[in-house]
Amino acid sequence: MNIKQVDEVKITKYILKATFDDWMSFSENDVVIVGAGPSGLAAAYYLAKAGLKTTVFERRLSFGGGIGGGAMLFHKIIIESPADEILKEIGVKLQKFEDGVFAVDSAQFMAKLASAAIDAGAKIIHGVTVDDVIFRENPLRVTGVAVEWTATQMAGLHVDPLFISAKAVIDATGHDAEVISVASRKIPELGIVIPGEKSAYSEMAEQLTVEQSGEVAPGLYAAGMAVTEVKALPRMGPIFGAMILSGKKVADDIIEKLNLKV
Ligand code: 48H
Ligand code: FE2
Repeated sequence: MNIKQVDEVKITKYILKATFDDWMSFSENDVVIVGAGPSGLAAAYYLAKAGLKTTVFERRLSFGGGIGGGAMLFHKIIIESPADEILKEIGVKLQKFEDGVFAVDSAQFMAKLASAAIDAGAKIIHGVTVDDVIFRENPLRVTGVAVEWTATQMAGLHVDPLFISAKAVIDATGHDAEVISVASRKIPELGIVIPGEKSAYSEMAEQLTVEQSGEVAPGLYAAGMAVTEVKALPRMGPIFGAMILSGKKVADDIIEKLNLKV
């Protein structure tokens, strides 16, 4: 077997060229999603499938967010209908317990969901933290995000970020609703108030979280647990149907809005 010989400097140059081709491209997007957890990945899947240029920035070097931890580190998560249809579509195996209630393996769930989003055309960039937004007045609107290396932040270095534009920004950062929080604090004109999530009430939480997913200020959307934080909804524990359906609902809202404007 003759293995193709590639010297070190070529490896460096090809990496830099391929990386910067991508960064030049996704400095401008239709949609930026912050967080590659279940709601962010589901939104990415549907947005990319609809042909929208979609980039996901994820703080960690992995995807799946809270999926990987399963339930108290047990490797199973509960899914209820109609989210089981989506999981079937992307190839996740479901163990049926009763009509409309299933258990799934956390590892397969996060791998298949990420793979579906990537195969549909979404870019997922790891190791990048979003710590601010861009906004414009007249009309008042969120128009993008500020990105910084997670490692730079962990090192406590004073480094200015880069800016990335998007016609829509989705906060899929989970319980802390980090992007909406910073927008609420730094752009009071947006009028965003964050009351915080309530204690567990699963049946109610699943339904309300999906219903109330969507735009929280012009150009800024909430998906997943960010919705419970912003809308004072109860938490639901390790049942993830609403996370997937929330990502889909936000994607559908954005597809409708952006298509109207094109
Ligand atoms: C870049 C960031 C930033 C940032 C965070 O927590 P997640 O899994 O979020 P959801 O909302 O899709 O899913 C929530 C679910 O996991 C959960 O916790 C449930 C259902 N809880 C119920 C209960 O009762 O507790 O994923 C968020 C992702 C993570 O991967 C973070 O690393 C990432 O976002 N992230 N990435 N910039 N500023 N903040
Ligand atoms: Fe949680």
